Amino acid sequence: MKKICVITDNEFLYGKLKRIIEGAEYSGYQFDFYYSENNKAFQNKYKGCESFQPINLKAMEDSFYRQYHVFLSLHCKQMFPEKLVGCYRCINVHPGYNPYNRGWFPQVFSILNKKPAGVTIHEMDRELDHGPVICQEYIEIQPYDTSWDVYQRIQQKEADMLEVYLANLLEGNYNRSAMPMEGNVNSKADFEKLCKIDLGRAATYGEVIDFLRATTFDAYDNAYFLDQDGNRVYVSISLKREAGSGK
Ligand code: 0FX
Repeated sequence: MKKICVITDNEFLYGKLKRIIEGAEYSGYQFDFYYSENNKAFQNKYKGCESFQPINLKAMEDSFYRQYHVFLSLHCKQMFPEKLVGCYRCINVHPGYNPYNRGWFPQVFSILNKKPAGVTIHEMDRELDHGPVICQEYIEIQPYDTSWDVYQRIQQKEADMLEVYLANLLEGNYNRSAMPMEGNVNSKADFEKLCKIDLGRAATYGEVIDFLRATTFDAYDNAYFLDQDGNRVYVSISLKREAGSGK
């Protein structure tokens, strides 16, 4: 029985992977599921759950790593330590089109800087969302898409790709291509900085609409300005394309 270590902080992909591995072709594998130790939402939801446990990858001994055939990161919110990525095969499913907008919330930055969005499955090295690409798919961003809209399509694409590629990913049956260039990386701090609106800044309507759709995501309050009392006033946008127009 080959053991697979899955680390995920994403509910949708966790559920999806569990359904995929019910298939007969995965009967020869044992999947161990972990989430990041500092993931508060998962801690509350999965406390005491034996089949889904918290983990701090950095704190694990080599004897833990050694038991696994491959490591799979499905939006794992901790960096894989060098002692892990340097010695064992680790695969990342990333919600962006590497090497563009690696790091935090790729589609937010793709709406702004017009670099490609999509999904990349790659072998991991010691840098963030970096390493030889196994497969990737592009997602088109329409002028009426918000971050939420694009993210829904990205997640669905990730699920579809897992379904198609999982068996080959586990066995290493794939070609890898080096990233054509280093691309760019965005951090959580970049996103937080982006969200604060400078009311005095001049911009075109196009830039303002792009900014608002990049920061509009149904479940979150993102872009804001400060009122006279220093309270945040959150701003989002609603876009509606006329019905029956073209494609
Ligand atoms: O799991 P994930 O979709 O992905 C993030 C990074 O973007 C990704 O590059 C990294 N590999 C992974 C480990 O972590 O993140 P999330 O579930 O926190 O957020 C999903 C989307 O929700 C995000 O793309 C934009 C939106 N969002 C999220 C937060 C927390 C917001 O618009 N505002 C927020 O404050």
